[in-house]
Amino acid sequence: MKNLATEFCGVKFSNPFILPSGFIGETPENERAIVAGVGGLTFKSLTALPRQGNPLPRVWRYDHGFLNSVGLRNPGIDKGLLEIVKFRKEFPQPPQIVSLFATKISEFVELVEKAAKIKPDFIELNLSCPNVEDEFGKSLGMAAEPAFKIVKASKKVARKVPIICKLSPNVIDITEIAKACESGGADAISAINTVGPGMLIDIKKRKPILGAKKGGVSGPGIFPVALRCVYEIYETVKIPILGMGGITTWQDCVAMLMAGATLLGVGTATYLKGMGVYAELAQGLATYLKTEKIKSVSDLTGMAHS
Ligand code: RRO
Repeated sequence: MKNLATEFCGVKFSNPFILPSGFIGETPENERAIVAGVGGLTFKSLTALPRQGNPLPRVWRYDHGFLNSVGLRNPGIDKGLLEIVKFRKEFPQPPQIVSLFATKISEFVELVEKAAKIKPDFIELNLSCPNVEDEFGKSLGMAAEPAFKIVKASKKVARKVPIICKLSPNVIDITEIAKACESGGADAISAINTVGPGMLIDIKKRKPILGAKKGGVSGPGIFPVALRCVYEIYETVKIPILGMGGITTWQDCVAMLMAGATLLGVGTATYLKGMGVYAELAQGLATYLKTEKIKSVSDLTGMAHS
């Protein structure tokens, strides 16, 4: 499917589908995504120190998607990067994104410095985890000024590794944050992280279902929010967008590209439909391009803007 090949920040992808930094994100899942033909993948966000994550249950499926409060469960940057180096030796392709999360600007810089040394294809600054609060009660990158400072400082130590900023929809104006990231030197934006946080209550037990009570919402129900965010970001910045949030069908893919995305994050749909979803979406998208006589998937980017 030659018409699905694309480029993002100068890196070549055989198709636009990316496994986002998910709510499980363990190695077997990454391997299965590669075998299923994913175009690129993101490792689970790493923090300076290991984190056990939030109390169980951390993930809950409901009628319209999932609720998660994983709480950044990860082995910490040092062990995490060793695991990624090992993984990349076995699977040098497709392109891979190392995701990082911190609650202080100086900590972000330390993480980026370490991650850049292993030369991943991209570094993602997770400016938007809904399940870990900083001293102000929200993710550090959910305001324009700290987002600008994080990116500016990170770019100084990122060597040549392109920086992607992952944004939250749970802000008053996502374009302000996107603009701040671009001004700070970001190479790309990924949007959106999960919506909310939300809550579900077990009416028999008479208490919230998730161990942490609330968590980020993902899945088909958030797709219109993701589409609107990507549409607005595309009108605001010049850097490319990795669009995600509830993409489940090939029609969603076409719409997300038309809104302004160049790459497409598909995560929750792999839990709903299995890893075969990548082949299903690729087939649907390739057939659509052929039927519509559109040469390449990249020609769809931004088509919905007049
Ligand atoms: O680990 C999580 O709880 C988590 C993260 Br880091 C994130 O970025 N988004 C999300 O929904 N969950």
